[in-house]
Amino acid sequence: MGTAATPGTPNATTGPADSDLVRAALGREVRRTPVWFMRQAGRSLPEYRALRAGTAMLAACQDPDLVTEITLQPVRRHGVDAAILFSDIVLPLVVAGIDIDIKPGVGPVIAHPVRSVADVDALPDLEPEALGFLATAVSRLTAELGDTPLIGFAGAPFTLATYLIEGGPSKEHARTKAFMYAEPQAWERLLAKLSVSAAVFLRTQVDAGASAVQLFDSWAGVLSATDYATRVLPHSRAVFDGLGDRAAGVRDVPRVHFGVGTGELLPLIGDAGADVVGVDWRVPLDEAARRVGPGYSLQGNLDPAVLLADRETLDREVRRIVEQGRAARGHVINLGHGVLPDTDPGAITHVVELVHELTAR
Ligand code: 1CP
Repeated sequence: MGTAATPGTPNATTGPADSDLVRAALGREVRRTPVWFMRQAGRSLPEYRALRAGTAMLAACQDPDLVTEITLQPVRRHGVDAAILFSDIVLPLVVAGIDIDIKPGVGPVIAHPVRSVADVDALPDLEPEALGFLATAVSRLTAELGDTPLIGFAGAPFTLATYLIEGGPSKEHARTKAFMYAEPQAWERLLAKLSVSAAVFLRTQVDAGASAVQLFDSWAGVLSATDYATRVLPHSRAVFDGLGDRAAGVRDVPRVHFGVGTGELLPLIGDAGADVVGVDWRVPLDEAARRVGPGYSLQGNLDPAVLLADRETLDREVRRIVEQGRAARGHVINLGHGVLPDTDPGAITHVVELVHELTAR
């Protein structure tokens, strides 16, 4: 049997599972290097601000109509190679019944931070039945997106623990680390609990049709490699393991594992069960490929600030990243962290066009 494309569909893929994003994630040959942007939904888009007007962030995340439309906006505008679900890493906690608000200009704020062993044990579990809105949004989205893959996501146990313990955004995460050292058993129970809810949240998205998942351990870079390996990594591995046994035939999708400032952790991060390791701008991709070792694709690593620079700088940086990314078995172009709020959306569209032009096979 030949593998000729179906007549009338010259660039035929066989759906999102054959997309360049999935192919690059698994280290397969691609038609063009895929590109998408963390925080592409929301933030810099005027059509997002218009749609969100009058609706609180966490309410928007639980409204399937809004989630679908906001997720599609950057795909339509920029022609990116993947959609990322519009949601937030704290949503599984909110749905479980924890009192959290996302304050504009601040981020997630927790009414009763976790400060004691009793607080850990009192945390409610996430019931999968409460995620009907999520399954609805994901299945609508996958129907609308056609061959474009939808990336589902969850916050990793450590990063969620920083919000629960600090009570909101923080820089040093000192209370979190102090709790980790002072209450090692409660820490284990807390992260185990968070790994179960992250796995439930991801599984719902995969079952409803997501084509890839990303685990955001945004703040893991504040840890030493030893603390990360012994007190955090096993719980991130539990999230990916909780997605089901690949060998047992559960519906499976590529797994991206991302953190900021993780240069020293790169040799460990893939170990959680990732296919793709996210890299920020601090480590060049050829060096990152060496640190993660064979068997992983890379995602990244344009500095989001470069989107605010002149076009000459932007083009030079994109070309450098395309070249350095060739050192990995597969490369998904992205930022090293999320789109900054005052980014000109035109710069994002320009990067998509340039990447496609530079990498067309
Ligand atoms: O009212 C608003 O518009 C609030 C701004 C906002 C938005 C648009 C927040 C609050 N979250 C989101 C959406 C969001 N959050 C997405 C959407 C999909 C996309 O386009 O990428 C995603 C993937 C997230 C994930 C998220 N939330 C992370 C991990 C990614 C990262 O940036 O590291 C983190 C750390 C959060 C917490 C959070 N939620 C919101 C803010 C402002 C923050 C960060 C606060 C802090 O600095 O600690």
